[in-house]
Amino acid sequence: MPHGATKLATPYAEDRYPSRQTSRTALMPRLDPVVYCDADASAGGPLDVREVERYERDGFLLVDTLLPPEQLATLHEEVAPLLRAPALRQHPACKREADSNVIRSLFDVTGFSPLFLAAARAPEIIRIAEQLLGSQVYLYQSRLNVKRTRYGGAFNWHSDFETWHVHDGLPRMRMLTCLVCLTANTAFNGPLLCIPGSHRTYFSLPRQTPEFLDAATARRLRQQGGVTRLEGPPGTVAFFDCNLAHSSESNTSRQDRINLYFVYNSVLNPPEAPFSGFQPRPDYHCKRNAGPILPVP
Ligand SMILES: O=C(O)CCC(=O)C(=O)O
Repeated sequence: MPHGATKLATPYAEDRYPSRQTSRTALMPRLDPVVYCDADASAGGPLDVREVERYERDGFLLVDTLLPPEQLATLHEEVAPLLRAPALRQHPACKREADSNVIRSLFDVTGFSPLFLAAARAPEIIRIAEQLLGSQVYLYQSRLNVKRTRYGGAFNWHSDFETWHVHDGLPRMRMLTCLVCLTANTAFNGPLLCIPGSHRTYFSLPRQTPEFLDAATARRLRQQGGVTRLEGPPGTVAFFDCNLAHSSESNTSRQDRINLYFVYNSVLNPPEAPFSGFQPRPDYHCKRNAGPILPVP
């Protein structure tokens, strides 16, 4: 969502990924690595060489369930009471469907519930994030996206990094998202769609932008890379690069679709002042002073 455009007094540091500065969308090559570990040795992490190579090539990787079924069930059961809590419903971290009060996203879900924080600290997840980013990581953002049966709306094509760069001052592409499906994600309930290989191009957006890719650019990218649906049973996990173009369609099925997103940033990539003169966003969008996240023992 567009955020307040108040100018900061401080000039911004070197901007490797300029955006919101002209009247047109421009495609530029990515200037940062995708994978920061030594791909040959996989740096001793949980992913093997082929998985690391696939992530580097496609910009995402589907992996088997990483959380035990009991933990997944507890997280799923926590969603409804959490979203009903009166204090939370008034909180600006809740985003609603375009035409109603129904909550579609809860940012900082790990701040509202210790159960979700424990999931974000699962060693099985953190070790993969650390392996791909080649350093300790911290939790930069978390969110819960709920698409109600026959109601939950679509998300347009976008790259998260562009938003995080201009609004939050994240200087380099050394971040990733871990998606944990709390319900099945099927062809009909609006699973995440992504364009393999799109993470290698930076999408510099026009000054006046709704923060997603225009239809012609999205079509061209789809023609080049095709579209992969991140489908799977409850517990399916995917890691995806911060600059991967992704979207999702509305939920036309009889099943809710509930997804968790944990965004990890390398501790070597701390946020600076936002890059296009925006005000820093609230803490529930971007943790600015977090230390390395420690796996639950
Ligand atoms: O949950 C979805 O369907 C889309 C998620 C997404 O792209 C986002 O939250 O930025």
